[in-house]
Amino acid sequence: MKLLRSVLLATGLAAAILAPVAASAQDIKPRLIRFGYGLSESSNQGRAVKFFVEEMSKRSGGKLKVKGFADASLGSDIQMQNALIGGAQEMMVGSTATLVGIVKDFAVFDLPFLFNNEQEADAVFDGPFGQKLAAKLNEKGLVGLVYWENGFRNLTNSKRPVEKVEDLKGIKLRVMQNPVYIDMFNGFGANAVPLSFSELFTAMETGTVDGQENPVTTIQSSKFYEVQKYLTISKHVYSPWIVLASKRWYDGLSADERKIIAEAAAASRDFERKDSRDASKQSIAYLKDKGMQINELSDAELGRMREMVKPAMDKFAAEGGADLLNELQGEINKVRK
Ligand code: TF8
Repeated sequence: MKLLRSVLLATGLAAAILAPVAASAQDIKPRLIRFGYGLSESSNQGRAVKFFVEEMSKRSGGKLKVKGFADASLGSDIQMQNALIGGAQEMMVGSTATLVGIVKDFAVFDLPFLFNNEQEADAVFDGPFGQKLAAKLNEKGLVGLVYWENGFRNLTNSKRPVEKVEDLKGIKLRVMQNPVYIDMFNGFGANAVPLSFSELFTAMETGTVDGQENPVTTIQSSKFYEVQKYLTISKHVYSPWIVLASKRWYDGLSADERKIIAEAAAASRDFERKDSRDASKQSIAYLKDKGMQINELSDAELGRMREMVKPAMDKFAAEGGADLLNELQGEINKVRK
């Protein structure tokens, strides 16, 4: 008994002494890391930021303090990207679609109907193709750490149910600030209006735009059901988010600090994808309950949409994206087999 007690005491003590020693033997300085994002704290994005904050604290013995800034309070995606490049902000998560002004190649992920499911997307984003694109951010002053899931995008509007493409005619539809999205939705007959996400709710509320497109999780967490009556499940694009760090800031960190960030980011990716997928399963019922009228586009209609976006695809290829698109399709086919 006595022996058992002293063994327990000794192992307990050893653990208590070793834990802080392990953290302090590493080169970690106390730091405050500002992490900005566009959605609300209660969204899938917000929950994953909270997870990342906790992981960073745990892995650094409380030294790397991340503070999350929700609701674009540090700026829109594009403003935050620039703040990271300038070194005025340390980290963010946002859409890859708004990165095209910095690394044009990211536009390849905006092309419609590429991925059939989340598993194909995970393999491509975490594999060599996704990593190659992320690495291109380095020379632009950004570090691309991991991809999170935003999700398959669907249409909402306040005018009428969209059952066929023609129903989009004349609808003022907010899109992300990205040429592929503008071409795609103009091609479907809508009037595409590029706007930052942070301006979107008010734009719908005041009738500046009639509709928008985003994953169901976002339609729920941003309360779009308050200003949008019709939801059309179209899954026209699979949208990733990317967790970014300021390169100027990141280069000043120790190897130990960078390792902690990389590991916490990888853990946050796994958490976020599972959480988003679980949450999206509840969203349709939730949105119906909030009064949205929901329909799914038929396969025949989706087939017609694929035909209609061919000019946008061809334009992307003709403007220097052909090899990149082939490479991406090759990667997707590898997973499909
Ligand atoms: C969009 C995106 C948003 C992101 C987010 C604010 O529609 O889907 O999810 O930009 O980081 O803008």
